[in-house]
Amino acid sequence: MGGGYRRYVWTEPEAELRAWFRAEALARGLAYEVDRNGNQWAWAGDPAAGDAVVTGSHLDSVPDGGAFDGPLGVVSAFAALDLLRERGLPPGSRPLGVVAFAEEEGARFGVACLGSRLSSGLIEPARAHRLTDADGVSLAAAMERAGQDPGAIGPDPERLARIGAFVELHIEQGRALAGLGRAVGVGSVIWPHGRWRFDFRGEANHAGTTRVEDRRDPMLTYAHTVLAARKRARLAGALATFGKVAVEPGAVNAIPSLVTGWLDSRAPDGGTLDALVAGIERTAAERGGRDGVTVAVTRESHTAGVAFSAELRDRAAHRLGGAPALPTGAGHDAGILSGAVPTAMLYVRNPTGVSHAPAEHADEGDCLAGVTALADVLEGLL
Ligand code: HGY
Ligand code: MN
Ligand code: MN
Repeated sequence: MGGGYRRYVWTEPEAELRAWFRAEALARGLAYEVDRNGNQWAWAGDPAAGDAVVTGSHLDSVPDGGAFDGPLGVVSAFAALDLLRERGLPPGSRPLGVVAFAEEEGARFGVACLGSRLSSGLIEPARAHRLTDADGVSLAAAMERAGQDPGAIGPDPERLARIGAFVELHIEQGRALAGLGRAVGVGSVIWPHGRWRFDFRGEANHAGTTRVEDRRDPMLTYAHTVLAARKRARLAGALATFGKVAVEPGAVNAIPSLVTGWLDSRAPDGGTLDALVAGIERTAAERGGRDGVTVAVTRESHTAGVAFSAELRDRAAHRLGGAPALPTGAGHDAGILSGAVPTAMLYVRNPTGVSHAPAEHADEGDCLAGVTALADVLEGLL
């Protein structure tokens, strides 16, 4: 393929990363555990004492994803812990945890931030059990094969109640910091966003004998919808992307029976997002009516807008000498947790802004600045 990584949850590549996380934890004498939803935790101090300070991110990736989205936050968490230990953790410090959340990208089972969403009670375990990957393997079967009990998945309020603050460091997925000449920024908000599956159903037929006027071709309706989505998003000052499509039967010489397209849409506020998606749905239905194609839309994942803890945000920005506060359209586990736990995010400069692609990159100096910034922010919380 075009390079990049395929670190999908409950697969061999991810198992290697899980083993790496466990080894890093044990090498530091941290208490290691995997929770009921497959999220990995490493503790300095006893989390049962409560009011813990936790940092971390995720290790999974999108298909052909970059090296930094997720792993930078987990590696920086361990490195920041090391730095704090070198400085001398203040006696009586709050428990300090490092976490790697499972299936943040939703690349295998289609729901973003599945591990943190399950722990936060934001998705029904029964629905999660039924999620399947492109090969029809269910989440439950994948977990069982990886030695994780799927019967245990579900809300984890006791664990979340022990967390007093969560700080996630992440490569910036944009280039605002590059424009500001800053290595590190803090998160202000995450745009509301979601994923919708569009099923365009037509009539399979022969590509070489079916007159155009006799066709009910779902590919036509799909193509029109993609173009309309782009135009509507531009006019709304929002984002709409059809990045994944599946065609049945997928024969070069057959008119498809079914085209399934997945829409990712994001907007500065919930009203704009709702109106944008509703408009795209209307366009699809209208065009489908002309093409003799039915259109069914299913919302598969949705995250309401997030405003990070203003107190944490300002403390972090101040601690970092006035780091800029940045909005983002990218979802994160910190966004999911923000409903239950005070959360903050730190971003590390991404010179090109490219992410979810092999070319994603952050300079070593900026990554090290990120570790120092994370240690400084955590130290101020301990
Ligand atoms: O899709 C996102 O916004 C995130 O990278 N999971
Ligand atoms: Mn991502
Ligand atoms: Mn990420």
